[in-house]
Amino acid sequence: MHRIKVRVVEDALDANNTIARANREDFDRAGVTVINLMSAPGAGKTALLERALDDLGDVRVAVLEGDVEGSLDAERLASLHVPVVQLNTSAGFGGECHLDANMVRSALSALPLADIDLLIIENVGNLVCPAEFRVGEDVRAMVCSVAEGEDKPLKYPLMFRACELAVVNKIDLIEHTDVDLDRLLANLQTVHPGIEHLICSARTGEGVDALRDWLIDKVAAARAGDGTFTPAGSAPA
Ligand SMILES: Nc1nc2c(ncn2[C@@H]2O[C@H](COP(=O)(O)OP(=O)(O)O)[C@@H](O)[C@H]2O)c(=O)[nH]1
Ligand SMILES: [Mg+2]
Repeated sequence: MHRIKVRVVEDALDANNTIARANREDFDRAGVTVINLMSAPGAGKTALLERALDDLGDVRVAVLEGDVEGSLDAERLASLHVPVVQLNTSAGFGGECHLDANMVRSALSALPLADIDLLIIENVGNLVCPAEFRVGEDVRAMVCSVAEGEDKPLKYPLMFRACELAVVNKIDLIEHTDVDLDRLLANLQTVHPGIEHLICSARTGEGVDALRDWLIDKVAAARAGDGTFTPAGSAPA
């Protein structure tokens, strides 16, 4: 029984990876770099995007907003005058707690892929499931706010291992918490040695320039043929 269950999960992830590869091919054909941005609900993904996407130089960006319901985040980003497409998992996808490759594929025709260089996919807020599903992205990044506590990398290691970048957000609030930033960063390195991190505040703007530079660098690296997509499995090599 146990073996059958494992097999079903593997098959589901294989099917997802096949569609993720098809998405990847479409992104490659259009020359679009794709970032899968994940976090627990409320860590500050949208707030950071509101700050960081206002000036990406000559990088043309669009956002795919993943939410269970509603279009509140898409409405927040609309003032940036970048194309934003809302994808609700409650609309035909069973209200899933993550985006998968098939859901992203369903949104491709609504995205102006030919006219952009960078697509940011804001995943559904969840510190577990989104990390298990590749969607055809080049890079995965996550936001972890100091308000969540310093132990989260240890308790939800897959998410932290799956990402190339951890943005430690809400640094403006740290004095109101009992979080020790050094311990949080040490926990991050324990579960994912060598992971890059940025310290940010979407409230004050601290670290947002570095985040912007990171995004621009990823587009430059993809243009130079330095893609990092690994289609197999749920965690990077
Ligand atoms: N103090 C503070 N609040 C923040 C920061 N980033 C986001 N917030 C607030 O946290 C809440 C959730 O942010 P949001 O961007 O919607 O998180 P998301 O669910 O990850 O997209 C909102 O009320 C934001 O204004 C930050 O750096 N500092
Ligand atoms: Mg959001």
